[in-house]
Amino acid sequence: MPVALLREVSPSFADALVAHGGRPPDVGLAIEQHSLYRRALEAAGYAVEVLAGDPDHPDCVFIEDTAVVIGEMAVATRPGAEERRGEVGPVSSRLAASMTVGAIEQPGTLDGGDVMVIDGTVYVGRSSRSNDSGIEQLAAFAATQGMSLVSVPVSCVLHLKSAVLPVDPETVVVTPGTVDETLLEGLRIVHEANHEQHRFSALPLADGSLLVTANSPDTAGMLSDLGMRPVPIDVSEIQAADGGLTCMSILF
Ligand code: CIR
Repeated sequence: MPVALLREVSPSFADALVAHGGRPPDVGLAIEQHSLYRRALEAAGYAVEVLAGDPDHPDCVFIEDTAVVIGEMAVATRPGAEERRGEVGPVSSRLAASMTVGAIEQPGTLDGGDVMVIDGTVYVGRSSRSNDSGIEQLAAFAATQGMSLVSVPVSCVLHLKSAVLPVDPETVVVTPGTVDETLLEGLRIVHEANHEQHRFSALPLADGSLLVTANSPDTAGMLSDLGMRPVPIDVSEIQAADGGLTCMSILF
């Protein structure tokens, strides 16, 4: 049975990092939205495990940023935002019970939101959070798993997966103007609908369904037209803190 590792919304979530001076998220509503997300994963066949939230780490619900699973191993990250580095320990300990866990070391920085694994290739966003040393260290771990790595400079958004979302084993939805699309050669690219830019997020699930953000129906419609099964979910408060659908879980 596939496992989905989640982390509770911190009681201090209203203090989460917000890049563009947006509104703080509503904590009560975020907790409700998080439990709907959890139920969607359970309905898709995942054994969901939820680590306790940490009052000292407002962003801990964004568990994706703390570790990435590549092949048979995990890599504990060193988040680019210094105040988030204390989130890594409990996640790394839990993953170590199931697999080998490597770690990104100083001076490397890496956020899991910058890492996208498709068909044996690891794409990594070179962003304000993930630097060259972190990417080189991840490339060395990927090589031990027989996987190659493509570094993708990212502009205008927080992470690679703020702008490039895998929706099936060969297709990504891209926000125009954020990455050099020639670096995604071989993948089918769908562009996010114009008026929905910076809203769309998606998470492909093991049962073949696809969770999508409820506030991007036109982009979801394009995916339905391609034969996919998008299931909308409202995560407005997660989006208020610059998150999306991939960021709240580690799937293995
Ligand atoms: C941050 O700035 O780090 C958080 N407020 C948002 C992180 C979102 N992470 C993700 O999408 N992987």
